[in-house]
Order: sequence, then C-alpha cells, then structure tokens
Amino acid sequence: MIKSDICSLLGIKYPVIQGGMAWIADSSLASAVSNAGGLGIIGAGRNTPENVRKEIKRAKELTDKPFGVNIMLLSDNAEEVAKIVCEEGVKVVTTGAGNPGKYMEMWKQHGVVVIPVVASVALAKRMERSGADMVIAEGCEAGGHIGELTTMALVPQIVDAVNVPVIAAGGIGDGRGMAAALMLGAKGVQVGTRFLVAHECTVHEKYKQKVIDAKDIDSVVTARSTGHPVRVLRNKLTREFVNLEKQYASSEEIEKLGAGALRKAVVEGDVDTGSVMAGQIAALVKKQESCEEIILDLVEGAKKVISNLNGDVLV
Ligand code: TUI
Repeated sequence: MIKSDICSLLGIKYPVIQGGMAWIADSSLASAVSNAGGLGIIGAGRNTPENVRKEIKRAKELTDKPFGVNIMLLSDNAEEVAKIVCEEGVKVVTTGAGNPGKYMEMWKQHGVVVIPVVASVALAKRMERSGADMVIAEGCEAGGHIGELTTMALVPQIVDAVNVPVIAAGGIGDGRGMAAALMLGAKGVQVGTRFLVAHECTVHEKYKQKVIDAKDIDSVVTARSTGHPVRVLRNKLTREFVNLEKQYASSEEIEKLGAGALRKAVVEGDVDTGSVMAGQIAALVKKQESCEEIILDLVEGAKKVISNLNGDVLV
C-alpha cells in the first residue's frame, strides 16, 4: 500500500490529488476522484461565484469524502470564491497562478487546509511562512499556466527548502511518474491530464479525443511574452499565437486572443480555435477510464516499480 502523511492530513486513502483544472474539473470529476480514494478538486477558474457555490453544493451531494476547490488567482472572482469556500465549509483549498497570501489568515481561521501550487522555491518558502499546510510543486511539464522549472529539478529543491509536505505535479501520468515523484521526496502527486479523459470528466468529447491523439511533441507554450505562459496542444489558435508573438504584439493583444478560448474548447468542443490545455504527458494517456481505474493504476504501478527497483538497477 502506498500511503503518506498527507493521507491522514487530508482524510484520503491514496496520496493522489486531482488537478483543479479551470472549466474542466467540476463536481462530477471531483466527487468521482474523492469517492475513489483520492482528493477531488473543483476548479473555480474564472467561473462566477454563484456557479462555484452550486458545484460545491453538488459535490457534497455526490460524495461524503473530503474534496477541495482550486482558486485561480488571476480571476476577478478570486476574492469572492475565497470567501465562499469558508461559508460552504470546504475542507481543502489549492491555489494557482499567483500568491494567495492575503487569503491565508481567513482560510486558517475557518480550518481550511491550504495547499498553494508553487513553481519556485521562493514562493514555497513564503507560503510555508504564511501558514500553508502543504505545497504542490508544479513543474512546467504541466498543462495550463506554468512556471519555468521542470518537475525533476523543482521538487527536490522545494523538498529541501520547506518542512511541510510537498506534492509533485507536472508530467505525472502513471505509476512510474508517481514512483519517481516519491523518490524525489514528494509525499504525493497531483495529476491533471490523465483525469481529463476520465469517464466522469464532463469536458467535451472532442477535447478528450485531442488529448488521446496527442503525440510527444504536440504540446507548446504560448503567451510567454505576456509573463503568463500557458501550455496547450498545438492547433490553429497556437499558430496564431506564434504569429502574434513573432510580430512583437502587445500583451493586451495576445491576451485578447486567449480570452474565453479555454471555455470554447472545453464547453463547445472547438479544439481548433479554442485553447486545449494539457500537459506534456498527454501522449502517454491513451484511453478513457474511470477515476477509480486511473487511481488504482497510478498506485499499483508505483508500488510495482518501487518493489522491482533492487532487481533492476542494483547489482
Ligand atoms: O494555475 C495553474 N494552472 C492553470 S490556471 C489556468 S486558467 C488560465 N487561463 C488563461 C490564462 C491563464 C490561466 C490554467 N492553468 N497551475 C498552478 C501554477 N501556479 N503553476 C504555476 C503557478 C504559479 C506561477 C507563478 C504560481 C505563482 C507564481 O508567482 C506568484 C508570485 O507572486 O510569485
């Protein structure tokens, strides 16, 4: 059995957290992951506070297990959603794309377990000082908004820099990736792209198919020049981004091209001019499965490679 401190801290069976993917991770996906023994996360993204509250209420009906909400800090609604999680008694908050420092005190007062996603040692240390219970160290193999460092380089540096448990994210899609993360000192993993194609994920079928069809080199990073780089699968939209960036277009112009593009792909299934956010591990994701099958494959796969390690590499 693979277990760690984070299982008791979060009240979960397996140290597997589902990424709080904006527009994608709703109550259906989050409750399925929590029911299967992981930690399901509702991604608030840029959704309205009313819709996020509805999703939280629905998740409570679908599972009696703990689940969390991811707050995307670039959203204009971040502050309101930060309050809603307290009002609704949500057990866990993860954050992304910024520094959640100003909300920490409120969350701690309400007994929320706070797990910021960080992409640097400096932010990890700052978050620990402000009372974070754990941190998710996310490498730039991840889909969506990313930092600069890879998971391989980032995780051990953050493990050495903080005393709170570290969860690894970015590029983890099977038991081998999970085992590698544990070897780097992580106490668990956060997985996004593989859960995106889960039966219980309500993302448009064309989005799932694009992830399943992706090859190793099919993900690219757009909008680097704006300071908010985003990893997505190649399509007509990414070619337009390249053209704009080649012409040294302004950040406003580049961000305008990206506005609403994620929703367009997720909800409308427009995978040509929409933004198909996915991680570099997409090529390893070959079929749709249930959340339970995904979690068991991650955990059993990790156990298998760890127990075979001696025979394989030590003489
Ligand atoms: O947040 C994510 N991934 C996301 S958010 C998102 S929605 C979006 N849509 C369009 C444009 C931009 C975002 C899609 N994917 N992952 C967590 C994450 N956070 N990765 C990296 C970071 C990060 C980066 C820099 C966190 C903090 C940071 O610096 C903050 C500071 O103040 O130092």
